[in-house]
Amino acid sequence: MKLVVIGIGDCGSNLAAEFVRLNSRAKSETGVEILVRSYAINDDLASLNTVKKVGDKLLTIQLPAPDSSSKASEVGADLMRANGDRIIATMRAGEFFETDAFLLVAGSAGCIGSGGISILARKLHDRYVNKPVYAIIVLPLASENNVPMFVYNTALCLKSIDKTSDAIFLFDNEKVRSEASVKSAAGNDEINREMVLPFFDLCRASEKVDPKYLGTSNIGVGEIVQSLNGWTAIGYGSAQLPSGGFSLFKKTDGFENKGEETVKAMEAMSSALSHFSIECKLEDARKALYLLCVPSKNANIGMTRAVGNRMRELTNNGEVRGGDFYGVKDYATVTLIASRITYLEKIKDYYERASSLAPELKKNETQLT
Ligand SMILES: Nc1nc2c(ncn2[C@@H]2O[C@H](COP(=O)(O)OP(=O)(O)OP(=O)(O)O)[C@@H](O)[C@H]2O)c(=O)[nH]1
Ligand SMILES: [Mg+2]
Repeated sequence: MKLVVIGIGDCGSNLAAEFVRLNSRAKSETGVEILVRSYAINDDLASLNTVKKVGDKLLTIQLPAPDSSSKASEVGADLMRANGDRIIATMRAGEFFETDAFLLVAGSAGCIGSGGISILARKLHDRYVNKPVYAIIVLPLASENNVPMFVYNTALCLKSIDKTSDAIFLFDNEKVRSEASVKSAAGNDEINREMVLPFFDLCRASEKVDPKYLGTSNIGVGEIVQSLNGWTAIGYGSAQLPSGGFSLFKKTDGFENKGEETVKAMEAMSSALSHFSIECKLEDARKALYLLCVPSKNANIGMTRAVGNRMRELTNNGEVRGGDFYGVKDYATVTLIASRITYLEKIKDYYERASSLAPELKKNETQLT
């Protein structure tokens, strides 16, 4: 799957740069590109100059300073309303024919990204009717959750993006940070690396890879698109496979090894389940996708089947798609997507807290679309 990633504001721009690094990795490890182009849009020139260093695959677009000093997301929305058409005109539309989807990225708590993302999503949707428009929304850290403006911006951003994009990947900054910081306090760079990683196997496995990497059931772009709708969580996990060193006493391809490898696939799946980008219950997901990656020498049909069966159980027989891919070494990795999630505690909590903070939220929400 080839993406055009558009990051808005600081958080969005940093993640847009991280997707460029992910693309370089896909290119060097698998010989495919997963990115058509990354754009970073921001009013902050210093921040744009920093992300620019990632290379030519990222283009920067500077916004003028907002009219108001308020940090409410309405200000970011106004700025995008005034500049959105110019921004789209600046983009290299000629490249969009090979684009499978737009992926817009922003932090929900700030002003520029939080307010601008829904406006730009709507504009892209109207202009490119056949291309899905997806969003990544990064929710605030726990320490930011008692700042009224951040809560208000988050609720407004969520209400608006829900109406203007096809699917929204939610990332709980706090959850990802605590998982990234098992050893030491994780900064934004580590968190951002964790956040883009789940897209790695998914995007390259659905590209035109060398046939040696193809598994028994491949997932294509169409299957990914069909699996994505509304509130979405994504998770990624891995487990090291037993080393296949030569031993006189070791069976190399007997049933015992196959059993052991399936156990490793399930271990990678458990890790993916515990690393979902936001706390959710799989039984609340109407759609789901799984992708198992293993080296071809370790592959067996039972592994993929076991992951798929477990996914169907957990989603209570939701609409599950999946497949496998042989583009890894030494590891089993599992990517999971839970989509069309009907209930998320975090979202309910932001809506409730914001409406007690600002009774006019309901009135304002239509303005950001
Ligand atoms: N994961 C991650 N979160 C970030 C990053 N930068 C900022 N954030 C989070 O994003 C939110 C703030 O959004 P920003 O992107 O800084 O705001 P903005 O869109 O630039 O708008 P302004 O408020 O005008 O600066 C907070 O919740 C931060 O914790 C980043 O690089 N990675
Ligand atoms: Mg900023």
